[in-house]
Amino acid sequence: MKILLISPCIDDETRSRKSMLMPQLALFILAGLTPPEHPVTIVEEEIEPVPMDLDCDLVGLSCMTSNAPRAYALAAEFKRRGKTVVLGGVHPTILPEEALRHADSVVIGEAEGVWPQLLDDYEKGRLQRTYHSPYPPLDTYVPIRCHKGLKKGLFRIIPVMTTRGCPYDCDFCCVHDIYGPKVRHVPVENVIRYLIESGGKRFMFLDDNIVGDPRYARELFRAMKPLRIKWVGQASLSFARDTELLRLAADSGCGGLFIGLESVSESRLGQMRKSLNKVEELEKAIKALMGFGIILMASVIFGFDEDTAGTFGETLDFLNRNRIATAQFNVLTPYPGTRTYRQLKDGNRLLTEDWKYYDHTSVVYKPGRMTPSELALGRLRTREEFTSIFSIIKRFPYNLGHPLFYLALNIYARRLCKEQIRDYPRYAARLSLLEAQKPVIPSESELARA
Ligand code: B12
Ligand code: SF4
Repeated sequence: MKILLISPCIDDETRSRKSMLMPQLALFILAGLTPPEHPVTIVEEEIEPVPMDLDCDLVGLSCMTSNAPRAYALAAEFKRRGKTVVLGGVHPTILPEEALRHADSVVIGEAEGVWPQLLDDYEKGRLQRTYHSPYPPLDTYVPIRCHKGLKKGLFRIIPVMTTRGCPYDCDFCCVHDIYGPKVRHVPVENVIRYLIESGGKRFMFLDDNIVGDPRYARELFRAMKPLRIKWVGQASLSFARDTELLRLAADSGCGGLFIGLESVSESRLGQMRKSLNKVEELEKAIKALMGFGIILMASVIFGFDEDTAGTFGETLDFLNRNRIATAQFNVLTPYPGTRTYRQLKDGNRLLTEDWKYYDHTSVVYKPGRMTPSELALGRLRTREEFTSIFSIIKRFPYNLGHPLFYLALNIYARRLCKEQIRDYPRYAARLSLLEAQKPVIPSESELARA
């Protein structure tokens, strides 16, 4: 049986954005779980066209919400060509019924417990409509050979995942539902074996919180130290409270951390399920992390119901004051399956359910205290100011731990921002069309103002 595995892009017309700078781990895990007698071809549409006429029997498509429409379009094309199509990933896991309308079979959740079974069933002509093995153990070593694709990636980064699951349950996030509330681990010896076999020197840990289980993280960092690699990962700011763990992380090659700040407004922070929920606590933690020469890559979200036009300036001040190396400015996105989605849907506040626009950048709902255009423009202006040459130079002396990395990140962010500014008029026109089509119930504050 010949297998084709695809990671679709969001929009095949804007594929040139190349936002994906490392291989898509899920596809390589599937390849690693496939018995060796079945040849596997992997295609990442973000960087290469999909070979629609490839000689294959089974097509596996992996998608999150924003690229689900593209995955469905590809599925239809492949089915027309007589192929069997399987869908998997975040979006089919949350909305399996929807995915089933486009595929022969859907894998709900993780592939580890089910992929070999699915292939066996296919060969025996008894493919099931759905496969689901909730929260499988991650003890078995899966050979992942993604380094071949590295020549295409700008930063030549290899993805690693050591844990799945998250004990928190943030309103806007679906991770808790997909991977479960309990953190499961890949045994440290298997992580180390993978790091060595990959032959790489730069890695990105995809874990939602690399220090979610400090005992495991301690063991992992100690084992990584002799490898002399460089890595980046995601962590919660509470990491900063544990100086010993911080030192171990830095010694093991940690160059940068993605930190989900989400919001720096005092009123919003108080409502979030975060252990650090005061601005001064955040600032102290940031200082501690930067003290170890770690580059901080913050992620902020605009558009919570408490957010006003003043939130943009407040956030920019915070990021500049704390010399944050780089930041992602996201728009709150009501992903299906989350409480945020249910609240906005119930309040008749969704502007569109075309999943293509559920990408953290487009405004797809009516915010509480701003118009959708104010939110979109406020976000873009904040990003523009933060990626201005003046701002980049001003923050530079405080991020000298990894100067080239700092500059590469900021130049890349500046380029992406310029592209968004160039595309804004087209985007704004679509937004006002959506706003006009969907009259929305005014918020309490709007009523009060009126
Ligand atoms: C790394 C990552 C990225 C990287 C991806 C780079 C890369 N090349 O890998 C980057 C930074 C580019 C990225 C971008 C985005 N991301 Co992202 N990302 C992640 C992250 C942290 C890890 C994803 C991952 O690779 N996991 C490891 C793999 C092994 O897990 P997996 O994909 O779930 O795969 C398993 C199963 O789902 C299943 N499976 C998956 N595919 C398939 C296919 C088949 C056929 C089968 C059978 C099974 C199967 O088997 C796999 C093994 O068990 C997740 C958070 C998370 N915890 O998952 C967010 C996450 C997936 N991202 C998210 C979002 C929103 C985005 C963006 C839209 C945001 C943005 N504007 O930046 C963009 C969209 C980019 C795009 N082109 O579509 C959301 C998705 C929400 C949703 N409902 O869609 C998540 C869940 C984060 C969150 N907390 O909300 N992301
Ligand atoms: S946002 Fe982060 S902490 Fe919150 S549920 Fe998602 S993965 Fe967990």
